[in-house]
Amino acid sequence: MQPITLYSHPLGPNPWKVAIILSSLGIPYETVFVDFKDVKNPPFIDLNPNGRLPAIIDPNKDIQLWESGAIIIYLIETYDVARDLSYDSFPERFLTHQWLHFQTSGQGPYYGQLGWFTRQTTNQPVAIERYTNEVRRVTGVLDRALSGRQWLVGDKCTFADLAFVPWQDMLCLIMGGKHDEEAFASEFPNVHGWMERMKQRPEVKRVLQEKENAMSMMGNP
Ligand SMILES: N[C@@H](CCC(=O)N[C@@H](CS)C(=O)NCC(=O)O)C(=O)O
Repeated sequence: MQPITLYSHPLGPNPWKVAIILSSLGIPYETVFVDFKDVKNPPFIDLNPNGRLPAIIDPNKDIQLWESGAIIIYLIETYDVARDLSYDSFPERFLTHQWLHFQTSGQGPYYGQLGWFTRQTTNQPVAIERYTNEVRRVTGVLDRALSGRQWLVGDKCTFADLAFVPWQDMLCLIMGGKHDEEAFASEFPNVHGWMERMKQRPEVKRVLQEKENAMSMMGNP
């Protein structure tokens, strides 16, 4: 199999969701980092007209794709033939899709907005308050869903669980160092335990370490 090319950025969590899925499925891939200043211009917009990361090129199937959720579904449907990270059964198959949609529409954009407003040099208290509340609300939704269970769907870790890792793991940075990890862990113990379980998976560990390394090569965000 030829390696898939993953267009990524050291800081942006969305491409790292795809890296975790690629890595967890044992799919060979190579990463190309694209500077944020180049994503809205050719040649990158010829690959992703929306000018955002991630995007992939899979030479094995002659396809290029963008939008992390669509890429994850493509990888799962094409390469998870053993159903290691997914289900064929009803209703589990649809429930994993439900959680992935919630991740891409409910977690990513809100956490991303909080990160963006936190990094602004002019103080934006209304925006910071709104998105901080959303981060807590989304984490609360996950915490309730995980009550009495290990994984979001069924009895195994799926792509739906793994897709939440990079954004949830970046809360310290997103909140500009104001994130109290211990208080958050005791307020949302189910999410804390779930994140720890996922971060112990060797592939997740390896990808998060790769991200850490790429971020330190890039310097402080
Ligand atoms: N809905 C998109 C969001 C992608 C996205 O916002 N990517 C960020 C990095 S995590 C990005 O490319 N930001 C650069 C920019 O918007 O200029 C997806 O899930 O793929």
